[in-house]
Amino acid sequence: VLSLEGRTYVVMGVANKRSIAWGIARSLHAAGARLVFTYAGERFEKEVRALVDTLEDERSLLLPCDVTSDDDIVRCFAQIKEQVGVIHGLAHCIAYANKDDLSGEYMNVSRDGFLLAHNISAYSLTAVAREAKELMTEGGSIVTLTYLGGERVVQNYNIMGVAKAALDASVKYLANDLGKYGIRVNAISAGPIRTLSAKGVSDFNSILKQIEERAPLRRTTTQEEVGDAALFLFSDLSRGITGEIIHVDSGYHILG
Ligand code: 0WD
Repeated sequence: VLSLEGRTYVVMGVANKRSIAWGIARSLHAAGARLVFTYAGERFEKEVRALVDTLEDERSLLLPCDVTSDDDIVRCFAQIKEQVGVIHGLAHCIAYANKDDLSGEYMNVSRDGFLLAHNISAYSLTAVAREAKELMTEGGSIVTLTYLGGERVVQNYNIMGVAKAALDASVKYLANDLGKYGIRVNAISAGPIRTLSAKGVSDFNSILKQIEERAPLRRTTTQEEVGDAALFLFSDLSRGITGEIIHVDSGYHILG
């Protein structure tokens, strides 16, 4: 259907096969794109490498990148530049908060917990966009993952909701900065999907159940649905779209 043959995309945030980043990688791979994967640290290397091997694409590249470190980010993109040269897009699928801050009342969040969530889940997009821009000399598309909890209160999402609000605003400011270079920046607001990160959100099952019962499409969101929406945002079909948040959530966000 859609061909991304001859293009290279960086996918950040594959932790395991349930990761949304992996759904995006599969859609991009099916469209013929070359992929560069980054992972947080040694702890994840083995699992990510095994997954990447299943693609059987010897053009794939795998690099460590802990987004809390500016040095790591700079080093990672220098390596990408050296090994692949030009990139055409980047999928940012990274978030983190202390588990203690994902239940009970938001107001109890500590200063450190607040800053940690913002550092990894929001600032990282800006930090990587700045480096990725240098490699997007033919224009490009940056896609991040956000959630409804940044727009309105979702029980237990707490600090992550506040960090997603910062991420959503970053998408708009980055889109404004990078548009003149032919680089688009958008977010996909995904419905809840059972992943490693989702495990940290208290009572996640009841959030899933609500979607099945109330969302217009009466079913939960899949990795594949998010992957294909990302494929659209990475392709020229979406060339007129930037600074946008597209909800891939069975329509749940339209409900009051
Ligand atoms: O319901 C869900 N699962 C939703 C998730 C609904 C809507 C949005 N999202 C968002 C998440 O907030 C996140 O931004 O999607 C994004 C991806 O999350 P995921 O797929 O649900 O979760 P997971 O599979 O745990 O991936 C999160 C990644 C991990 O991958 P790597 O391989 O990079 O470790 O974020 C990573 C985490 O390890 N991560 C980091 N990556 C680099 N540097 C760091 C870090 N310091 N900390 C966490």
